[in-house]
Amino acid sequence: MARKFFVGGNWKCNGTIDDVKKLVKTLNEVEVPSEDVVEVVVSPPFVFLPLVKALLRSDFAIAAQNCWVRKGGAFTGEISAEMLVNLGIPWVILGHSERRSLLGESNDFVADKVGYALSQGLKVIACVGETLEQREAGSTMDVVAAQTKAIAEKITYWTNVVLAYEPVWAIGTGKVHIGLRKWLSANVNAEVASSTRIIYGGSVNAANCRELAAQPDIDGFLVGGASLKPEFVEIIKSAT
Ligand code: G2H
Repeated sequence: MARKFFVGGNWKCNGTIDDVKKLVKTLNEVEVPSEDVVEVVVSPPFVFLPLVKALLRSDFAIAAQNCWVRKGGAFTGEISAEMLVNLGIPWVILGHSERRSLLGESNDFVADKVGYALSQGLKVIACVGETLEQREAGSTMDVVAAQTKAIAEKITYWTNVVLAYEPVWAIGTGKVHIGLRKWLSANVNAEVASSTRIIYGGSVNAANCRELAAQPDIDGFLVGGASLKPEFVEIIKSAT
């Protein structure tokens, strides 16, 4: 099954109102390949979501960078999936490596978030990836498979899921993407393996995006730093 190229811009914890307005203006003015060829999703910090929603062109979509693991309530500082739906935000990034490593989010916690977000109608960019130590110990595929297994157990329909593999030191290999697709085929089913987009994240920029996009099992990107710069447009164009 053909998988539409996906380019996500993860703005992380960056920017001011002015920065956001400038960035959206740039995005609104660029000519990009048609919606049939590439799906573009930008992910501003929570506080800028309404602003970006109000200003961003309608052929680009918006993702939150996180959401709470269950229904909202007495969870100070959290943002619920219901709130994102209420705001008209279609996507959420979950399990980003920074949240796993800096905030201690476990495989099970991330998986529960994925399950809950999907149950509320959000589409999910589910991130997996190993630490440098794990990679050096040769356990990349075991770690990534364990993360994917936890997530897969919470997913009934994969249509609304994009898997993002994000290790900064593995740029250009594409090997883990093939491994992940094989894992999906063996552990979920062949249809999900062939239709689910597995994207790549980790220092993607204008200089390396085309080589990466040429890998048959890389179906797009989750871009951090470069999504805040004009070169993000070049990355979107690498879909063609
Ligand atoms: C990995 C990636 C996007 P960057 O964290 O989530 O960021 O492109 O800055 O490496």
